[in-house]
Amino acid sequence: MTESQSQEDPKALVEAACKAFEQEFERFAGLVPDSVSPSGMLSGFSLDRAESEQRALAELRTRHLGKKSALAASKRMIGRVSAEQRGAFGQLVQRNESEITARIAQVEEALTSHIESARTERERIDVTLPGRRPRRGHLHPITMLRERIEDIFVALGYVIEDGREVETDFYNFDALNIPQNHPARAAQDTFYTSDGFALRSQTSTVQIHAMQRRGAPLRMIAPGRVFRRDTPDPTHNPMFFQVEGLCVDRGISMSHLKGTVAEFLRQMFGAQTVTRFRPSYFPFTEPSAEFDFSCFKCGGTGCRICKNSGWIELGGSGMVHPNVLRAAGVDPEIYSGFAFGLGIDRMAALMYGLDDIRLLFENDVRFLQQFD
Ligand code: FA5
Repeated sequence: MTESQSQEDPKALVEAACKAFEQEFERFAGLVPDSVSPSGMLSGFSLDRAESEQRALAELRTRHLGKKSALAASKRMIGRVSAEQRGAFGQLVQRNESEITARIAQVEEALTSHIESARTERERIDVTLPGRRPRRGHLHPITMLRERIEDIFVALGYVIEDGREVETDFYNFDALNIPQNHPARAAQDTFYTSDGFALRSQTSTVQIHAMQRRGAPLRMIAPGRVFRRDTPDPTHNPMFFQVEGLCVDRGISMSHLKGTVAEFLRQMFGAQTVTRFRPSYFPFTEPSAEFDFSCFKCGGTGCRICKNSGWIELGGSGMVHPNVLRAAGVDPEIYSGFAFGLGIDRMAALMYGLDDIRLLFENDVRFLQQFD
């Protein structure tokens, strides 16, 4: 019904508007608690549903009380009805407006309170439930062993050096007395970056950095990661950890080397540990030796760990080659030194009874948590 149609009977316009409201409001009527249903139909509504009802109610309010509503149109007609009918008509319009406003407000209040309690319920925390404790981690077995080695050498007056993992030819080869055509430089033995740097294949590179930076005399160890083109197997990884030792001073001899390594191994494996040196070759030491220690498991009688030999091989060592001292700026006429290097991964495998060093880097928590 338009304004012009109902001009003769403005009351008809108001009645039609009320009827339309009643029809649309019917679906909301049951939401208000009353004596029949004290909690109202709302008690069964989910939060989502109650929120969608709230939006629908807001639209209903706009349709029936907004500027474009029939009620607003009838308000505009008040001034146009005859003077004798104006009072009664005005009152009718107002009564209807108040009635509609009140009924919408009732539903709105019920919805708001239901939504609030539903939200509180959703966010409720049961403070009596036991908390979830974060799982504590621990150091990796390689790190634990590295720290033990560091402690022993720090107590002997050694500093700890941190080297680089990517090196130039000079530090990786030339300064370590490894000439141009040496097989250690071949691509099948070493990893190179695309711009010609080499991933260090031993921690011996740190000898040069340390002497250049600190000069002589010097006592240092350098634990760190090294890389080799070795095919992975139970005793080989292409990435593993070594620890380098270097002592440079006046009058350093092979006996200092033997005494230091023997003391380290006694502290590591017990006072009864015996050390032996076997002649060997490394380009950067002269003379060179590999060192073994008496098996910590059987004490030298022979067992599975030492492959029945009674001895466990641990690393390489020797007197620092004069060329190496010279390359690092130390005068070999004044100073001499010893150096040694050993693999931490294989040492960890021996100590923890691992059959395969690859287990150390599989990041399997079931394996790693045994070392807690
Ligand atoms: C060296 O690397 C020499 N730089 C040691 C040295 C230092 C000699 C100072 C003289 C003076 P060698 O290549 O033997 O030496 O390696 C030392 C240790 O690294 C080995 O005893 C072994 O424990 C470990 N190792 C070698 N290759 C691997 C590998 N692929 N995976 C795990 N550990 C390895």
